[in-house]
Parts: sequence; C-alpha cells; structure tokens
Amino acid sequence: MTTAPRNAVIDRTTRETRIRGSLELDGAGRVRVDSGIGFLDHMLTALAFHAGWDLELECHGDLEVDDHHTAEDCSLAVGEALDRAIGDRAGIARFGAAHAPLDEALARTVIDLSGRPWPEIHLGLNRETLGGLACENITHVFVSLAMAARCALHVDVLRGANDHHRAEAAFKATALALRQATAITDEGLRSTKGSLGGASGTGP
Ligand SMILES: [Mn+2]
Repeated sequence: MTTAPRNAVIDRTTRETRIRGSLELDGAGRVRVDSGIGFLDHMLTALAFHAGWDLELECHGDLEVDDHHTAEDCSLAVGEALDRAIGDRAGIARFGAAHAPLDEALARTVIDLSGRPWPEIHLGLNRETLGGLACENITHVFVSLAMAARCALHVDVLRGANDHHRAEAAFKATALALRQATAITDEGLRSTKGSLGGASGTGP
C-alpha cells in the first residue's frame, strides 16, 4: 500500500502575483483560500473541499490591473502542486468522471491524468462577471489547471439557468472527478505506453 504523503508546497512568484500555500491530496477538507477575489475563493474552496484535499493558498496579485493574473496564477499554482503531489503518476486510477448538480444546474467532468495537457472547457456562462471574477476567467481557471496539472480535462455544464450555479457545479464535478482519478489503486502505472509523463521528467 502506498503510504507516502502526497503533498506539495505552493510557492510561486512573478511580477504579477505572489502565491504561497500548501496542498495535501489526502486531506481532511481543511481549506483556506484567500486570493483577493471572493468568487475565486469560493470556487477553489469548493474544488479542494470536494476533492478531499487540504489546501492553503494565499495570493497577493495585481488586482489593480484586473482579475486575470490572479485567477490564472492561482490555478496554475494549484495545478503545479497537484502535478508534483502525484509524482510519476504510478499507482493512481488515472481516469475520473463525475456529474455534480447544484439545484437546476448540472455539470459533468471527465479527466485523464495522462501527462498531456488538453482543456475542453464548455461552461456556457452568459454573465460578464460573477462577483469580482470575469466569467471568461472562470474558463481560464480550468484551462490553466489542465495545462499545469497536465491532464485531459473535459468540463461541460449540461444545463442550468443561474451562472453562479453553473460555475459552482463545474468546480464540484471537477473535484469529484479529480478525487477518482487521483485515488490510489496500487496497480502500478495505468499506461500501456509505460509512462504518464510524470513530474520526474519522463515524457509521454
Ligand atoms: Mn455558491
């Protein structure tokens, strides 16, 4: 049985954002997110909590510019931490698929922790913003997560009249799919190719 802790320190600084924190995949739902954007905090908290993670994340971003860099970089930081936490990707389920409803909204996420980034993000949001977060940047959060965590990430919101519900259902479905995909199976590397392009540097 794999018992090594699956975690990563988050320490990411650019001229646009400074992000600190930690990710523990096998957590107890201890989540504290302070990005400076309330709606982003709400979404990342939903993601981490329903994935079963402990996540601490604090971002000081250039919100005087707009919300873009903070949203993008927080997601990259989480994705990079996830990538490090799953290491060479051996002994995990690799695939995950989940639906999540939020009242009238219904979202579906299908994920492959393949080592190959491919975002397919279809949220169908109609509003310009939710809280202080531009809706186009919500899509960008999922794209950035897929790129940094190097996974095929297909997110489709199948229905829903309320954009807050649509977005939140998408994060919850992604959390549930990630929880499945990262689950420990101890069946070795789930790849006929023999590599999932792990963080150790072996390419797919
Ligand atoms: Mn909500």
